[in-house]
Amino acid sequence: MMTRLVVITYVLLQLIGCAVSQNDPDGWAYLEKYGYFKRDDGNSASLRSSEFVTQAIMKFQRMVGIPVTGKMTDETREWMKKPRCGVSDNVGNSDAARKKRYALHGDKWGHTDLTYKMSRSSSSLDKRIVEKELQRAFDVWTKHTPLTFTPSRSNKVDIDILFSRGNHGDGDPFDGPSNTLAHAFFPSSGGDAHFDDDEPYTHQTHHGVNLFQVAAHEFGHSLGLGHSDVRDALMAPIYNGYQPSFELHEDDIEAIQELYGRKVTADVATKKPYPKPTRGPVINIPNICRDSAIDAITMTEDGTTYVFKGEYYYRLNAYGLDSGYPKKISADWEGLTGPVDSVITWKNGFTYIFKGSNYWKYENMRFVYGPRSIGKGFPGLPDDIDAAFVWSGNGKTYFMKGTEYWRYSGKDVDYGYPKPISVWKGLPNEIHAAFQWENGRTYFFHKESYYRYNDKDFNVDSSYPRPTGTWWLGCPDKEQIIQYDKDHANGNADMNMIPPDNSEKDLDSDQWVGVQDSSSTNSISAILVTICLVSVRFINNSRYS
Ligand SMILES: [Ca+2]
Ligand SMILES: [Ca+2]
Ligand SMILES: [Zn+2]
Ligand SMILES: [Zn+2]
Repeated sequence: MMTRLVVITYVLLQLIGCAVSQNDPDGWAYLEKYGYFKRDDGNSASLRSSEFVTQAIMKFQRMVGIPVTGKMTDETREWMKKPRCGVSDNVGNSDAARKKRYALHGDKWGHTDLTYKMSRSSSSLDKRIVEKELQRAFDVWTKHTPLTFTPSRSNKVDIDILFSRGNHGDGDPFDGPSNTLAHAFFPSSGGDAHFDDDEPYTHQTHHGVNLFQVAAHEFGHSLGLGHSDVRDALMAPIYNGYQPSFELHEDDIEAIQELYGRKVTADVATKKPYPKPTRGPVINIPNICRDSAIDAITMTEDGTTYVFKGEYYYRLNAYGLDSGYPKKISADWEGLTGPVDSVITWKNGFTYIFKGSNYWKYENMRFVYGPRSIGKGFPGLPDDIDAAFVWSGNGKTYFMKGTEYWRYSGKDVDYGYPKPISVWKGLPNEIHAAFQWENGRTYFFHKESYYRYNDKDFNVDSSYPRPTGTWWLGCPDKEQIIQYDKDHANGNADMNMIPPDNSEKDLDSDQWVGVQDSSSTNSISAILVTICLVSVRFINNSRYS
């Protein structure tokens, strides 16, 4: 009888998934703490709806490289118990579509001769050993970049390092032995690195936690790197255990060189001097971040999301804009020049681009035909369509223009259309772009904002509209941009941008605009990079919440 009861209890516990830990039975606190979802979005019941939780678990499984089941498997629980970095994993939703697996935070230092100091040392290791291990950790990055790190006693250093327990004044308390080992701030937030002094930091042994490796990882954040989903990369979020002959992974090298370029050898340096370095982090702000109203957006059949604006198009990844963009529409979409009016991708795999009174047909980016007349191919539709989308609510096709919308099925406009856009509760008139994303939700874009539609309530989800720039394009917040403009308009005369060494990446150097001259400080636009080819990805923004 007793045995049976135990078995039943065990089965019940398994069924309701109570096995991770007493405090966090389903891993929700873990998933929330490390950026897999946010509590403030919607009510907690819907937040924990099965789809939402499944997605979060899948993202975690993908990040740590275990089978992606969407279920709280034993393996998943085991991985959640492993010691790790306290910085959020900032996972988007389309890792499969990401070309690069590492993530950049989106900002970097504007100078390469960085300074650091240790404000408070470890209580488990001799201070001299700590100092040596920290310098070794910096050397990991020095080896592959032009960066140098010099210890300093000055109060003003770039990277301040401290060992501390529990609450230590930055709103992100440490959690005692194990779990979070350390955390660090990105350059725009100061670049400091904090280590949990409750951890048994060691050196040159398999016991305890290897300080050198954890420090090298945290300094990666201090330099602007996010977490990587390559399990063996240094920037993977989970602590990998002591590696006696540590080498930086190719993934980490690629990531850091995207920000700072390769190590400048004496030979190269004489040929190609860098502009005078500056103090403070440099945020590269692409033009689209300053005006994030878009013309059109679509996700093609292969799962890639494209944004169209003016003569250019952008490819998006889980964090924002892909590097190497924008590109000219006319260069890659055969037969077409921007700007376009609207784009739609149908379940049959074809993408239709509308412009004026014509449309073009593509399969992913492969040209099929065009231009053809909207009047002939889509009888009943007007020219100059604002937005076109397949609504997730019923799978039907809709077109919007001005204050009206059309429903389209088969080969004609449905009876009774157009109707006023006011039928769509919560949406403004003049929807500039719309599409159904890979999570099955429909998004509407108006000016610089976007709305996520709740197909069940037939209304816009609460907490929308949101800024398109921050959530889709990976731009800094508007306030950050304004602050940045202020900081750099006021007497920061010799601010020069240092382009990363992209010589092998086929980039035009004249697409970088630095400040030439302090007299032009009135013109903010003169100070800023016109077109930025390094994607800006901000770790705190996940459009998937
Ligand atoms: Ca800890
Ligand atoms: Ca449009
Ligand atoms: Zn980390
Ligand atoms: Zn801290």
